[in-house]
Amino acid sequence: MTKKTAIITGITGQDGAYLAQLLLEKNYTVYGTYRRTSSVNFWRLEELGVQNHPNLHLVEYDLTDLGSNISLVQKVQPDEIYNLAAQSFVGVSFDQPTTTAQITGLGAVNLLEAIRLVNPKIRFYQASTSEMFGKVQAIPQIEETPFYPRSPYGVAKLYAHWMTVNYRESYGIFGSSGILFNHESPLRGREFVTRKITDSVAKIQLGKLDVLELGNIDAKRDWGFAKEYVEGMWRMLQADEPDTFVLATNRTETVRDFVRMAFKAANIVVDFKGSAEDETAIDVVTGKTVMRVNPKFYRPAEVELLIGDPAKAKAKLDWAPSTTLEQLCKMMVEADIRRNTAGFSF
Ligand code: NDP
Ligand code: GDR
Repeated sequence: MTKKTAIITGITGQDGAYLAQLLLEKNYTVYGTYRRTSSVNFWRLEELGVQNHPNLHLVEYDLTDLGSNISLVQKVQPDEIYNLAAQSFVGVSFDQPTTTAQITGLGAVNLLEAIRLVNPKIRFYQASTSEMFGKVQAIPQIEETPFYPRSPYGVAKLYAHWMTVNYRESYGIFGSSGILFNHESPLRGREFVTRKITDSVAKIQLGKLDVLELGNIDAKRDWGFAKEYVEGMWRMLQADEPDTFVLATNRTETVRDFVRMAFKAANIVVDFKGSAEDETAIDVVTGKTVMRVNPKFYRPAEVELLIGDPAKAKAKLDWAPSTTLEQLCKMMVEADIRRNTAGFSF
């Protein structure tokens, strides 16, 4: 088989790092894009030990610049493009709706245009999201569930999703859209709730922090392990036809459940007291408050409940998740205890 070449936009992010590792293991040549910033952000690639891989090329690029997209695609002539770059934090999208639309929405069209103009045979993966279901219209959510996004991020992703479908139908481009539910790992950014929790639990256990503050702990999410989800992305681009697939675990838990699980993984048993804005978690041994709700972390509109059914991905891609939420949570807490003990935590 001839060696394949792939572009990964957003290689400095959680999924970009795992996908790079996977494709390099499969003997791809990988071009990963990063933004010029004042300080480098390659810690995830370093942690996976792939930063200096001879088949990995890091290229400076911005998704919002059409010329940058066209010249990248022209220069690399890839077989596959994985569009993972995005302003991906839902909370920030309320404060920066226009920037989010430009990166997360229009950015995908810049790449689709580059493919259409340079080589329509290039296969394209769009990182769509369960946030498109937002105020959910059915339980569990599947590919046909109507969308109802609840944030500027969700709306921008929905635009990119439909443009991927539109380029598929209009120009015959192999554009697949993965509607991925929340997926986490030790490489997750600390602004997202699971990693914020596991990093804070580690700091509390080590005496470096007193209390973890959170927003809506009643929100329910379907959380899986990121490393397994990037395998699903790759499978989507190896299929015979482009399509849309849900990747999820079909299990949902509250943020509160995840808090309890994370403390348990650090050998701290907690009890919850109060309700809504006054809710706290108490360490049952010391009696100390270790978590409290702070309404400053509430969002203007919330996605209350997500749970996805990945049956189509199982049937057509033979993809299924295997890591349980308990295993994932433990893996994240242990990694954060290790990092915080070493005095290093990104
Ligand atoms: P991250 O936030 O960890 O990574 C996002 C990446 O996008 C970073 O590499 C970031 O670069 C890059 N980026 C941001 N803006 C630009 C830009 N203007 N030009 C080029 N690159 C840019 O996200 P994840 O790895 O968690 O997610 C990957 C993709 O999947 C995202 O599109 C996300 O929206 C989507 N998604 C994620 C899910 C999840 O649960 N993780 C679920 C469903 C969808 P920099 O490092 O410079 O900021
Ligand atoms: P989400 O992930 O918005 O689902 O988007 P996040 O972890 O940010 O929030 C999950 C839920 O937890 C609640 N929450 C808090 N969230 C954060 N970040 N910080 C807090 O202190 C806090 N307290 C409670 C939130 O309100 C929410 O209900 C992620 C991103 O990766 C998206 O890019 C991706 O598309 C979706 O998952 C699927």
